[in-house]
Amino acid sequence: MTFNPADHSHRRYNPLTGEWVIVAPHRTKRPWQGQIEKPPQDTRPPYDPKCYLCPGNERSNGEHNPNYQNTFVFRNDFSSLLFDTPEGQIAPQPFIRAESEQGVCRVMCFSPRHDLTLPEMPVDDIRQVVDVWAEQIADLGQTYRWVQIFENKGAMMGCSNPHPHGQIWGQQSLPNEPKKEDANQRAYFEEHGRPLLSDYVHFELEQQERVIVSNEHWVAVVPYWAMWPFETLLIPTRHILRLTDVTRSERDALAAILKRLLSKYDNMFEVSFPYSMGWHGAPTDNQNYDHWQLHAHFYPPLLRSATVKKFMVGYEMLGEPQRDLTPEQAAKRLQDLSDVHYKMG
Ligand code: H2U
Ligand code: ZN
Repeated sequence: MTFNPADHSHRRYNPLTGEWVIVAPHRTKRPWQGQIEKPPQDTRPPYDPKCYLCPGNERSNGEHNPNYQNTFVFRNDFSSLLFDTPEGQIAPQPFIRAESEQGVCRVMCFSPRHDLTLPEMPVDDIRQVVDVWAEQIADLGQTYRWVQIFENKGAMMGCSNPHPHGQIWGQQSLPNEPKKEDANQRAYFEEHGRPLLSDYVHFELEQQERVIVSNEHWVAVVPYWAMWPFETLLIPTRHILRLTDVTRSERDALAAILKRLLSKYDNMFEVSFPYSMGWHGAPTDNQNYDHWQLHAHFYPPLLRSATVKKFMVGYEMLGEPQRDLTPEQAAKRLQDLSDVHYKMG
């Protein structure tokens, strides 16, 4: 017998992190049963007087939100990182090593509407979210080496409030994930003279097998090395270092593709699809980052239904991630779904 990755267990290499993931395709030979029962629909009001993110409402520190019309960014009242933390480090012996960290944590409301999520918002409003993301990179990037824009969506991902919002953290150090990506993109660039993800996005566009949605400027794929069942990677077709370098027409196209991709996610189980997503662009210190390519990761935990999630436990914690559903099978499922949100249908 010769090795056939469509049937035989194998490990796939993640060139961004340098890590491996086990794929066990023979375990999903049983047919897909789909979702049996529909989950209860959430019925949220457009305005919730008890929500700390709704316009005009009081937050836990006593401050009142303005009557914002589009987006609203404020400093997290429970920030993990603070700008005025004193600098210093300790390493009295090998087991005790620490460095102080300076930073800032902000919360960003995507919409004044308590009952919407990104894919339910009009494209023009998603477009404003894109602008604010870029503004935040520009602003915090002046002070901090790394600016992490992210969204935790859904209670399953630890999101504390259904009001559509994300977070922005700026910090002095390069965190673990971007640090791995920086090293691997740099090594690829040194060897090939082109950015890793620029080459990858064009490879996937030729193959088409794992492409979920694409438009003139952006491509969303289930990466070959995906570890979450329906993980996707969103990459611009042009070589772009950071969100601040995305042109107006690219921002329009980004808003449009976000709506389509996230609508597909919601259509999978006709539920607001939980995930953690975030942007990775080049670090914002003034070094040369030509090897970087801007991208966003979407990590949704759901596997078989609106309630059955994949657990990254046991073997994943102690060995390495493993999956049964192949990235190609996941891509096919996402491709077959409508890109029009089920609530709009
Ligand atoms: P989640 O996206 O994980 O739900 O986080 C929301 C953030 O909102 C959380 O970090 C902050 C919490 O600290 N928050 C405020 O800044 N003010 C409040 O009044 C409540 C929550
Ligand atoms: Zn609200």
